[in-house]
Amino acid sequence: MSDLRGVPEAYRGRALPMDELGVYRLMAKARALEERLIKMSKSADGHFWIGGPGEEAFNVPLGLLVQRGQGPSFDYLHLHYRSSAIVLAMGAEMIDFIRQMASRVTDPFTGGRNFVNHICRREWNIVPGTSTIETQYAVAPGTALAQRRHGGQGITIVNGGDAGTAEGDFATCLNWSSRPGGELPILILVVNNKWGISTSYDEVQGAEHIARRGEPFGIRWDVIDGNDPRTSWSALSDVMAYVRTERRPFVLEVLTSRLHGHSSSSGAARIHDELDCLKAFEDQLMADGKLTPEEAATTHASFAREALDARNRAVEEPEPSPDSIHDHTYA
Ligand SMILES: Cc1ncc(C[n+]2csc(CCOP(=O)(O)OP(=O)(O)O)c2C)c(N)n1
Repeated sequence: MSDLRGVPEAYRGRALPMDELGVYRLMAKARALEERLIKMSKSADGHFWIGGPGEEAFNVPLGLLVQRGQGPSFDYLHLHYRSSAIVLAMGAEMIDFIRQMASRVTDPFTGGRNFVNHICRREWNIVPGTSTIETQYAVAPGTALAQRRHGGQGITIVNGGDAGTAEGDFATCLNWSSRPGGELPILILVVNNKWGISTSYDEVQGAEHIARRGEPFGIRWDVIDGNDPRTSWSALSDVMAYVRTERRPFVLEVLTSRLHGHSSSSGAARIHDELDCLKAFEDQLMADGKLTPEEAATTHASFAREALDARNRAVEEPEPSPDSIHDHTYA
């Protein structure tokens, strides 16, 4: 294909060894969390669910590779609503998400005032997520511009879905990230699960690869199998080394499954004819002799228990008081 596809040779093979069992456990933890959140949305425990089952094999490696901290020396994240595994891998607790699901004042992201998986954490540079899709692509160049001026190794990471790239914000991102002489240290991620609520990718996008839209802007790009954590780890290691060092943008399209219906509004039913990245990785680890069926069963049971315990604790906590409704609305 084009000579802009992939990172330059000098940045290939940068990956440190991946802690495979550590990644597996975080994937299983993220899945158990999302399954509990879905249950909560179907009971009186919560009002609405949207989340990330099916994206764990990419999101866990990403969260582990983020340089976490506050301010422009560290990475900024502009996330969408399927990012729980990224933030769990960065060190969040299950109960953080469960408190938001239950609209409790103890929700560390929004004090019980926003939908589940609308993540925000100032001390980790996680910029508030919105329900309007793709607006994060127009906002993200702002932190990348601050990082360009500041210098150092910090980069901006923005993610979103395939359908949303049909909106103008994605083009705004490509344009601002690549102005000649003003290139930005930004990793532009598109998680392509082939669906936008109920419209399939093939019905609404003529481009074979969304990431190739970086090419006319002179932006390097690639497409990877995001259902494989080993591929995700090595690709991200190379791409992040490139963006950190060269202070230039990169568009990475990540092919994943969507393992439940879009959100609780469409029922969130489990979809069985798409590849399950957790099950596939588990099978590989067992075939490699690194995991036994008993260890896998214990892992699933202990995370399911942790999620249930967190739910039982969160629902006993207070909701936000009505007089706090306008807090943090205006700065
Ligand atoms: C600006 C805007 N338009 C429409 C919607 C309604 N909406 C919510 S999610 C969604 C589909 C998003 O699909 P995609 O970008 O592929 O992400 P996915 O949910 O598949 O991860 C739409 C159209 C919205 N939230 N915001």
